[in-house]
Amino acid sequence: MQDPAIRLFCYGTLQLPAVLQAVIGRTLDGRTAWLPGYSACRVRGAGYPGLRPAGGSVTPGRLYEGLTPRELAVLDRFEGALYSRRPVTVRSDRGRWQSAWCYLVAAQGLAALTDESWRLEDFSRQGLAAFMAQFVEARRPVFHPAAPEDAPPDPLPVPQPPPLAHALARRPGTNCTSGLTTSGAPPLGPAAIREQHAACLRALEVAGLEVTLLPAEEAHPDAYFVEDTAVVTPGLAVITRPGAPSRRGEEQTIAPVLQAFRPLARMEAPAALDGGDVIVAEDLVLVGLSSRTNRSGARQLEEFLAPQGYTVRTVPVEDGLHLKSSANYLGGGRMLLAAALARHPVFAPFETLVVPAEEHYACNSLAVNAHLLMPRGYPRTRRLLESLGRPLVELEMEAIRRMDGGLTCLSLRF
Ligand code: CIR
Repeated sequence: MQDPAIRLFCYGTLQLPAVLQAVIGRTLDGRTAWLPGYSACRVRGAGYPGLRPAGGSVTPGRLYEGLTPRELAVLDRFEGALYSRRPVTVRSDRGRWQSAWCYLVAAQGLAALTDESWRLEDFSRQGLAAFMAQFVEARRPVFHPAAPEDAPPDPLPVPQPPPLAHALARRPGTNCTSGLTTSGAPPLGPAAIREQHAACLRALEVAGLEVTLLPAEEAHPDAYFVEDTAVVTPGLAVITRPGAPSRRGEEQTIAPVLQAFRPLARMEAPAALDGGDVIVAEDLVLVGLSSRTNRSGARQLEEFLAPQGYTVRTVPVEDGLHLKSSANYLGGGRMLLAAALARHPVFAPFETLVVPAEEHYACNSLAVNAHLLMPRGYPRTRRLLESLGRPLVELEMEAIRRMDGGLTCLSLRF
């Protein structure tokens, strides 16, 4: 049985029909495709490559469609322990962004990579014969064990979203208490904001992200709320046009940083959109229409993201500053949200965890890979999140809450 949804992006030896034939017993047509954010480097002591994360680099390869679950299981065994099959988003020669499986090198394995770039042409000329003998023919019993029926086919035909690897954040400036706020409570002072901000970044590191901390931007007191300046997907960074006039310009200093990680797209007037109004839940993008985000912003975001396979839908924001003040995606089809939003039809496909009204601020909790980060002091929401059995980190947010900020707004995660 072939499943057209099972796609595999190969950047190394499996691009060659001879290798594919020897491993899975047939060749596939495939098409040329490119994976952004990685470069192919030779594995130490071997002729084949692995991928090293490298913002700004793009790795060419072949995108195969229609593999069977059994073939995927054979390929998993063939690739061995250095590689782990992960979902990625690649751009094919038809110009479409498509999700596919790819054998990435796990973080612990990156030390096995040399700095030498790997090229298919060189390998075909110099390394193929030895590779076929040493790594294919000699290892046949590994990937075609005597009783393959005993090994059930991989049960994961649907790619999961790629794990998050990076976070971008900006140091709060000396004037960080002069930003916009509707909270009514007096600011707690720059030192408290910096301390809480630093603790949030440490939690992102604990959750496995590499954090890039940008210098303070004194001209914009709200600039440490970096989430509002961009929407980043596996294939693209959309630079927003923030909704508050005093915040326009913050996006200018984020764009060059994101350019190292993703191709850029930029919103233009009359669009207004804050990243805090955008929830990306698998291939569904929810855009809050708020005091900061208008219909033109939602439309421009859709123009950028629809070609990558995303469906964009809007939700009115009636309570709180942004959509993410009231709803956040936790992964696995689960949405944490306020009761008022739970009735909106766009949330119907999700398993909802409804935050009690008196704990509304805790709607702004954040899923980062396996971890959940939440503000301290919301015991009922804490119990809801604990029930998911994931590592949970509570963070003191009061100084940031008084500036209308939450956990999500302090970083861009991708
Ligand atoms: C503002 O009003 O723009 C900032 N004081 C707070 C922005 C918070 N951003 C977010 O939640 N995404």
